Amino acid sequence: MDEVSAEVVSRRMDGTAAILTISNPPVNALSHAVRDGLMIELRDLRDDTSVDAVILTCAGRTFCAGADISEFDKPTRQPDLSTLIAELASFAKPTLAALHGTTLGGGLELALACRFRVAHRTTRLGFPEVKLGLIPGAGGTVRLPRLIDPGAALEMITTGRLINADEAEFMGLVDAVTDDGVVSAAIEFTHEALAEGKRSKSTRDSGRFQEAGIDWDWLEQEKISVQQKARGLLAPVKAAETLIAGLHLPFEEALANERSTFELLKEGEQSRAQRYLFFAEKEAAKVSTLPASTLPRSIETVGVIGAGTMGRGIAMALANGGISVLLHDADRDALERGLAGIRDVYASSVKRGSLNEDVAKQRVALITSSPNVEGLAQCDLLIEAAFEDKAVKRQIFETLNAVAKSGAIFATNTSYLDPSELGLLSGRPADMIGLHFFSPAHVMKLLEVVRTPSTAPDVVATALSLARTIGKIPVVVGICHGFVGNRMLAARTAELEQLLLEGATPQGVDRAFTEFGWPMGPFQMADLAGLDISWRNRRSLGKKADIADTLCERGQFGQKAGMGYYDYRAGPREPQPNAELVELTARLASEKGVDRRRIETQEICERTLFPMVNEGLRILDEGIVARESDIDVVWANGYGFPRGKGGPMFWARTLGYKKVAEALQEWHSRTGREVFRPSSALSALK
Ligand code: 3H9
Repeated sequence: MDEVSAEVVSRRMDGTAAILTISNPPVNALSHAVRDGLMIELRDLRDDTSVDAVILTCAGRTFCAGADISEFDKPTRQPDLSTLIAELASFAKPTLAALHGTTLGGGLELALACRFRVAHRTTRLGFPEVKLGLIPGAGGTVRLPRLIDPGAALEMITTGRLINADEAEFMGLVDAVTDDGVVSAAIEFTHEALAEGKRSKSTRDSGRFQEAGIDWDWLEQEKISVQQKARGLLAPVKAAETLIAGLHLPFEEALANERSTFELLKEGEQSRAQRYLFFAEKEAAKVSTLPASTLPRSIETVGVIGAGTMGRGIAMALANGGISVLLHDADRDALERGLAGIRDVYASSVKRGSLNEDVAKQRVALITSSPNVEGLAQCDLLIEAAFEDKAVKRQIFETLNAVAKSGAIFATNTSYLDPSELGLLSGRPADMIGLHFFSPAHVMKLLEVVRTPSTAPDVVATALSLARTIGKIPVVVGICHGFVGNRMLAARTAELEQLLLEGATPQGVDRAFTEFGWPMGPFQMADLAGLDISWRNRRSLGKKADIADTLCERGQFGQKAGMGYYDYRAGPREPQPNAELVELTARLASEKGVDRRRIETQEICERTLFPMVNEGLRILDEGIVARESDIDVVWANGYGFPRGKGGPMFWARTLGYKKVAEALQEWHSRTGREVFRPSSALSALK
């Protein structure tokens, strides 16, 4: 027997019911030791006539979080999960899973192999495999649609959405929900079942699975809709195909089909990239320079200064995490508009069905306003989200210094200014930190935590803990213009005007980006964000961009103005080419003597994405981030870099840094443009 297995799986008896407890902290992942330990116990219990029923439970904060993802890069050790599950599913005596915390992936597959499932009311269940570029590989796509409505199963498996215990009970996925101890409830349920001779069918033979009742056309339509939304990601599409195919196939063949698709995806580049990001996101939240004993400060009320787009988004992000917010704006009308805007966002979420009305009400109630700055005196954290202007921010921090309580943390949401300068202006440099949210702040997962040389360790620890509370992914960064994301974005943007001059069109460039897997291209993005913001930024830095500046001088600020790189006069969803832009780029090209030609997708990608990778390596070299993967976390969570490619640095590594360096060198020799000059860090990697 594997030595560890004795510790990770233990058995105790309650009457004639055997209770098997998995204990593999922190999330009871189904590692080899767990599978081995469970297999030994199950084989022992199968023929034990003194045992009438088996209850499966987990110690600690959660039931199983699924397979142990860290084992996926190694050869599978037996017993694999499918073998273990087949053993459990073939038990003649009643088996029951007692669920709490999160029951995910392989953990849910284990539960599905039992005859009964009892869950604590706070349990969340789901198949998040698609987020790792995978599909369930131990029966999930086969058993779930045989137990619950196949359409609901398809939705769960293709989106990775977690459901709560009540929803699971309603769907028929769990048999009972309890507010008390789940193991006691499971024991009671088992004894009742034994007394009443209650025998649930196995999920294999579940009564709900009746071929005649399946709306095959609807399932096929759903599959097409999944394909359309997948943006090049294979896993959701394969999940839909496998689930539907599995409903047509005999049970064992369906399992084998699922398993082989799982194995194919596991070996593929997309899943490798997505698994890498999973661990990179966990790593990013770890700061080795923080003493282990550092305790975060307590945050109960947060003041948000500025009720514009960012301030509103930040207020909602905080309220969504259960934190009380005092929204302040010196302009009372702006404050009223901000609060009304917040109410509108929550109301439309309720209308769309994405938010429960009571929850929306609770969140709205958490955001109150403070027209006077003195009202912010009670706040534990003050986040400035005002206009990007040093004089404006200076005044805000001077005022905050006068009113804020001692120990309050000062944060700025600046995208470009130096938080250490603002820290000095605030008079409390040790309490100062940058919290750079990304728009829309209540949606985007990324939080750049900008640490100044003076920021106190417990202020950094508080920012990390706050990020976790409000469901953000923090990346601690140092100070440079634009920090990590916007600095690399500038490198990506540098060639866009030149591409237009040389004959590319916004449509062509945007298509190259969406084919690469981005949710939208850079010109669509610029039109959505508004061209005036970067215009203002350029002017403050004395920089020029001939095409974008001319559009702005003509008032063509993007979607909100009806014109930008595209013409939106037929409606925001029907962008047409901007005829004036076509004329403008042709004229500028002729004035500058630029030859125009057809530009292929590969060239568009090389000239925009390789400079970004180059800049990323400079950022790493300068110590702005602790690790290369932090850069990927920033780009995957703040800028929509396709997760199936893992982030710019992972993608470049996969291509080979040598290839990137050679291409940049070639472009640099051809054009002399600085943006292509390979950094010393890149050259060193060759
Ligand atoms: C699967 O099941 C495939 C099967 O269908 C078929 C197989 C044949 N494995 O997130 P946290 C680590 S695929 C290994 O901070 P939380 C994590 O890295 C799997 N390690 O906690 C971290 O380590 P560290 C499908 C895992 O409370 C620590 O646990 N399942 C795994 O905020 C704590 O994690 C999933 O995709 C794992 N499965 O959230 C579930 N899970 O401390 C993925 C976590 O060293 N996991 N770790 O940084 C999650 O979604 C969250 O971790 C969970 C807990 C919600 C469970």
